[in-house]
Amino acid sequence: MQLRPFVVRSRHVPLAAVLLFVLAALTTTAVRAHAVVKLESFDDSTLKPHQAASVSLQFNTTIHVPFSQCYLLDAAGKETLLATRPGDGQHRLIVDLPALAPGAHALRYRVLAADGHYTDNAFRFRIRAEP
Ligand SMILES: [Cu+2]
Repeated sequence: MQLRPFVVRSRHVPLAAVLLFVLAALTTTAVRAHAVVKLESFDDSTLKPHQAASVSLQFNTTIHVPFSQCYLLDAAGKETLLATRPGDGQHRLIVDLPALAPGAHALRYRVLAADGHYTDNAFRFRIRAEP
């Protein structure tokens, strides 16, 4: 069968085109990324037990603060909405933490980025007991 290899190859051309399109789309997304917290910007070592504090979350891109929320998560999965406000620059969100007991806690953020995507994510932090 002489035709068979030719037919198979011609089917591969549109597939390659689709793959190139997907790659191009992914590359564009990487340039105007959705918002992710730069974890190195969040320092929980300064948080004191049983003391309210404001913390600053630095994102990798411009965020729309009025359309963004931050929640405190407890180990039972209960969420408490926290007060937020813009920080310095358009990548920063200031979050008011209530007085917390020593131990592990988590923050969940739902943030609208400049590219129009919502990011819903969470990270853990720790309140150390006073020595
Ligand atoms: Cu995005």
